[in-house]
Amino acid sequence: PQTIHLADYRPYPFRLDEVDLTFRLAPGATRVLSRIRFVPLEAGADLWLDGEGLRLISARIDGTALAISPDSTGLRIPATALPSGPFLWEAEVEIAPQANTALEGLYMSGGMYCTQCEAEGFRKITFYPDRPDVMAPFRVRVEGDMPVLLSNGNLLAEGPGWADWFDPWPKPAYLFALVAGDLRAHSGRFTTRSGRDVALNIWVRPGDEGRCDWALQSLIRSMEWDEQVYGREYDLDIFNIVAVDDFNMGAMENKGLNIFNSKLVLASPETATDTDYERIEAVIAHEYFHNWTGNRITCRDWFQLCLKEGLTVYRDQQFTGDMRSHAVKRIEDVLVLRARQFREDAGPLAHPVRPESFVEINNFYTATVYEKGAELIGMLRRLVGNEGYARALDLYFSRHDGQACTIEDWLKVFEDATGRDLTQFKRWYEQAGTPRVSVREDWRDGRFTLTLSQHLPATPGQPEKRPLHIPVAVGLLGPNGDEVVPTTILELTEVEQQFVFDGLAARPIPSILRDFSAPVILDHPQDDAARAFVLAHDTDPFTRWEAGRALSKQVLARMITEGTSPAADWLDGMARVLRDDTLDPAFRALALRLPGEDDMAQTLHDAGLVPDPDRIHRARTRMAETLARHLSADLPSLWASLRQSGPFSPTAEAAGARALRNTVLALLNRIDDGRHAAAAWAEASTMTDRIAALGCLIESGRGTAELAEFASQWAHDRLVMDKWFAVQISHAKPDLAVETTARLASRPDFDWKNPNRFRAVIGALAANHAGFHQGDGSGYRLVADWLIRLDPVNPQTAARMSTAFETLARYDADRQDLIREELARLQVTPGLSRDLSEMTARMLG
Ligand code: HT7
Ligand code: ZN
Repeated sequence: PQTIHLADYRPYPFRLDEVDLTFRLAPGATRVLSRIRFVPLEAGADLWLDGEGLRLISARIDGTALAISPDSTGLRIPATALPSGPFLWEAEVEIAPQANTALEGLYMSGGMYCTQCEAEGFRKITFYPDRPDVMAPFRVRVEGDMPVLLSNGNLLAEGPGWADWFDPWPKPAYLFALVAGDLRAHSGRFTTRSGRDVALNIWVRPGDEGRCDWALQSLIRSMEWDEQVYGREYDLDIFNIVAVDDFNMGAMENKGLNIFNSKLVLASPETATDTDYERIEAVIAHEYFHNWTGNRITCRDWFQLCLKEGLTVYRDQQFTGDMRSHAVKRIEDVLVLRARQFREDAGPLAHPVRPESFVEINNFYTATVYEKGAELIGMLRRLVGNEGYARALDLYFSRHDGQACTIEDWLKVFEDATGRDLTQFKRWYEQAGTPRVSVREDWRDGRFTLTLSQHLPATPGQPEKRPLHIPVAVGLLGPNGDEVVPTTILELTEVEQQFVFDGLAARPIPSILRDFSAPVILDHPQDDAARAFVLAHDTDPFTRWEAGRALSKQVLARMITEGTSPAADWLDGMARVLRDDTLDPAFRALALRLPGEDDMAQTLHDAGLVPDPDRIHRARTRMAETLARHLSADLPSLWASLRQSGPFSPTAEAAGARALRNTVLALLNRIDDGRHAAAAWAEASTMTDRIAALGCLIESGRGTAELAEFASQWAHDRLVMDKWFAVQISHAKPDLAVETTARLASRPDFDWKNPNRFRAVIGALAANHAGFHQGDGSGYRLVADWLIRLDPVNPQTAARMSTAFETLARYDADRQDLIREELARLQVTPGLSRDLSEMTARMLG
């Protein structure tokens, strides 16, 4: 397969004035007619159109039929066969949406037609320059025997069996969308601040209309927020969102017609957890925010993906912080960043935020591009300040509206708006890997010196690294807990640098990397007492939580490696958090959460040790049990006091209280043989509480009757049943996880072609650390077997799931051999997709 390089970028030699498409829908044989005016921009250029899996019926240029045969990737018309000036291209192709299981291009899900064109799906619909820098207005006629026929832009006219849509905003083909089906709308309206009246519709299958209001209200809040915070208004008369059951990712920002995985739209207290509610709100916002950061200003090429994704993730994180709690959101985001992006950065799949080459672009929709990409925006903001950031963003929108841009364009607006030189900062986009920042403290003659040094480890293809420009937010606490130096941004640009603080009466305790000001691993040797001090006194909620976290990790690491008991200081610190009802319950829930097993495996590996998954699991279980026993006098009454009465509320406060209550329940469950979990199950009225109780019951070796009750109540509901599958695997004991997965995967309702169900089962096994890493390799084998089965049907989801193996280098030689064997088995599978073969090749090194 061909490797595509950033350095080979060349502009497309034609401009497209308007694209006119007609779809005659039929499941087995849809006809797509295209009429496109091309204007040459360069003399002597051939016309190249991408196209895959299309049956060409006819092609004409300026009315003259062409005899051309496309190859498997598209068609080329030599310059000599083209008119010298503008010309009209007309083509008719046939495609079979019903046979499209890859869920890319035009496909069918539950009897409806829908599309997914990012990144390169439009070429499966018609011949076209399928690249993001080719932008044009689209006029679309949809003809089909379906009550609802949707496409991008504004509705021009419709009648029985047809609808005409026009999107005036020039867009790349990856933002094209079409939906047709028997759908029902949950509708609302929004008036923009300049007075545009916008019709809002959430389209779902009949019967699901009652579960759309949270999504609609989230959309309205997003539209208001983008006007207030970024000054960005919506620009069409209609905004449609459609929920689809079969979907490879979360959602897609097609212009005026967002398409969503139904699990990120449908919510009711009985069917969705608080996590689902928060996620729906965030993803609705994310896709809506793309209207400006992605659609109006798009990417020049796919190497620039972080231009839209990093910025839009940053914007949705800000939005959730504003809607809920900044402190809690920041902690949640850092947990995700470490669990997914640091893990990626530490292994064979590490790549820069802006990669320089790829084989299959779908493999680069990664935590690095998204989450680390968002961190880079946050760092830029810290470096230039809030006002500088606002000026830079205003300039970005005014300078680049309607364009397809690069990271160079993005950084230039910051330079022009603020006068800062970002040459060194740009390395963050170019160099892979998580930097380690080490801290040394020195106190002498009333002078406190912090020596910071940075090290960026080698990553695949990048043996040597240059120092980064790292904003390190620091505050100093006095011995009585007062803040003696407020948050200050130290700019670390050298390999090692000293920062001096004068005029202090006593040696301070530093609080470093406040608000997690840079995506680095902090190496700050602090004793347990200093960490406990920061946990008790810091004014920054992130560093406060982090101090507790570091303490927990230190204690757990000792338990794993030395078999010690949890330290008394740690137990007391946790007790203080549990009892401190001045703290936000959601924060307390996060602070009481023990470090995850995968996180500990990476931590031990980073410390030069070889993690043993069983040992980690046993030590963590022991830690939870000891903590539960230590807190046993408080837990039952706290659990009872957090019981909620009255109607369900999805607010952050109510969800925070439920989170703390279920954290307390999980602790009680360690010592009461499932007694409280049984009571929790009996009284649960929300899915949050029901699934929490079920998980506890399974962990205490019970739950058979409850699982059966759950299944009979929800057998008709795919999304709820996904939870039923996943909970059994996530909470299975390590030696039962593979067997449980195999049993569930043999059920007739394990519809493995549905990505949500596949992730709920096979993904859940991969996420059960000690279960997946069983020493006999059975976890690896089962996952690889399923990847081999899924790959020909849906290569994108198979490739994404193969990242289960990316951590191979952490483990002992036997496990490494077993993983390599499975990767090698995947690699030699006949007909393996480009997606999965790129992933296996990278992981095998
Ligand atoms: N921009 C989208 C990314 C995407 C995608 C979404 C659904 C299915 C396949 C996809 N490939 C790429 C989603 C987003 O980041 O907003
Ligand atoms: Zn996005």
